[in-house]
Amino acid sequence: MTFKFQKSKELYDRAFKVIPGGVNSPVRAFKAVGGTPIFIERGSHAHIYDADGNEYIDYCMSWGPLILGHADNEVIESIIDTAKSGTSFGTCNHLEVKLAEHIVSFFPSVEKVRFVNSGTEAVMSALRLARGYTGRDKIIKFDGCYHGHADYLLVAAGSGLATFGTPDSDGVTRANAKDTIVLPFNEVEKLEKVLKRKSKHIAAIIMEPVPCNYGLIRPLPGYLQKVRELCDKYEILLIFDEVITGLRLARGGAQEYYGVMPDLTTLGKIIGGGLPVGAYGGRSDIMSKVAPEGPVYQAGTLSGNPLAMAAGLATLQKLERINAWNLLREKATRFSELVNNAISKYQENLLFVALESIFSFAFTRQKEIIKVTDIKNANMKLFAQFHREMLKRNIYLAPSGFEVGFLSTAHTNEDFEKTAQAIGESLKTIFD
Ligand code: KE4
Repeated sequence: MTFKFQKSKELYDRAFKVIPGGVNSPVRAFKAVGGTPIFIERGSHAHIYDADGNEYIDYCMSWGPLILGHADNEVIESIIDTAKSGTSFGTCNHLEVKLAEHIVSFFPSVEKVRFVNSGTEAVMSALRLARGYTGRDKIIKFDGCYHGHADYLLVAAGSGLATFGTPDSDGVTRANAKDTIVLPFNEVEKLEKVLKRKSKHIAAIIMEPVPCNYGLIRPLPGYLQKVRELCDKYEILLIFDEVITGLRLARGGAQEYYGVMPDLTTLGKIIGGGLPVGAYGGRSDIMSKVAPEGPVYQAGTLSGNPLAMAAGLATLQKLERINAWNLLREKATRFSELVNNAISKYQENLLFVALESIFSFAFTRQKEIIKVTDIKNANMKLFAQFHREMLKRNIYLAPSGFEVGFLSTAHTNEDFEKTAQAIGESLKTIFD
């Protein structure tokens, strides 16, 4: 089976001359899996088509936003119709009000919401708000959780518990990292130990309620509730970064799914229907501190952009109309059955982790992934080989073993059967 990447290769060579690393986001460069990054020119339902005309079943789904699949006709129609009236006014617009009302109705903990243009911007703004509201400087994040590329979040765990974070990227100053404490996820005792000593300096705990940027790590039973209780006890704000889980795990995200309410929530991806959007929201008494109502400044030229609002609105309205979460659960059950059957012979060396429509593959002898260290020991060379074998068989997985995969309402049983077949053949090539 010959595979053409000629046009992708030519485009990548051109890109490399004018864009750092030839990409506009590092993971797209295929550094973790090898080979030429593919240039996708078209998407339809759960399929994507590259510059050489190769077709793939897509499980990256633009990193999560496309829960209805590529080029959903209602979303596209809404963007086209809105664009006919103009693209941006830099003023208030009825679409931002409608989308805000939808988000407030979907998320019980969100009484007010502010739109921005990315998940990173949503998290940056939520943390500035938390610091402004509490008057405290320090924040706690968890190892393995990714919250976008704001300087003080590109921070690795300090040498010991509760020590200052250390920069995890060039260009991030020690001054910017020093107020970030990085702790292990799923280890409530270590969190409690730090809070006992430092709570008076801590503005907020920010977490992915289900970490999806270091493989898929499910919270231990009761863990999220315990973090909530500690935040109440020590009067610290709890921020759920639901950029991935929001609108995906349930209509009201992980907070509805697990029944744990944060004080602030950050959103992105799905709420923009594939266009650039982020949002942060939460309790009115906190959100009222945001300018111009309050003293915490945050702004944006294209925040609440009509096209992005229209795409998000069409997405949320359709998700609710088709009860997408039940549909996704049925699809996820079928997908997991087929995948677990396909990998059954290789389960000594391969773990398939799934939670609703989110999944990940870990080439490890671990029987479950509870801590970040569990995935840190996974064999990423084997994942790279698996990624390449699957690509040859027209299946596109996210090009990194640290990323997760996503199902959409557009994936069909035929897609799943073809994927399971490709998994079996790929693993046979790797292990037999
Ligand atoms: P953006 O700034 O990329 O819109 O969102 C940042 C972000 C915030 N919070 C969570 C939980 C996230 O997963 C992300 C971004 N996700 C990655 C993929 N895991 C984006 C892909 C990329 O960086 O190219």
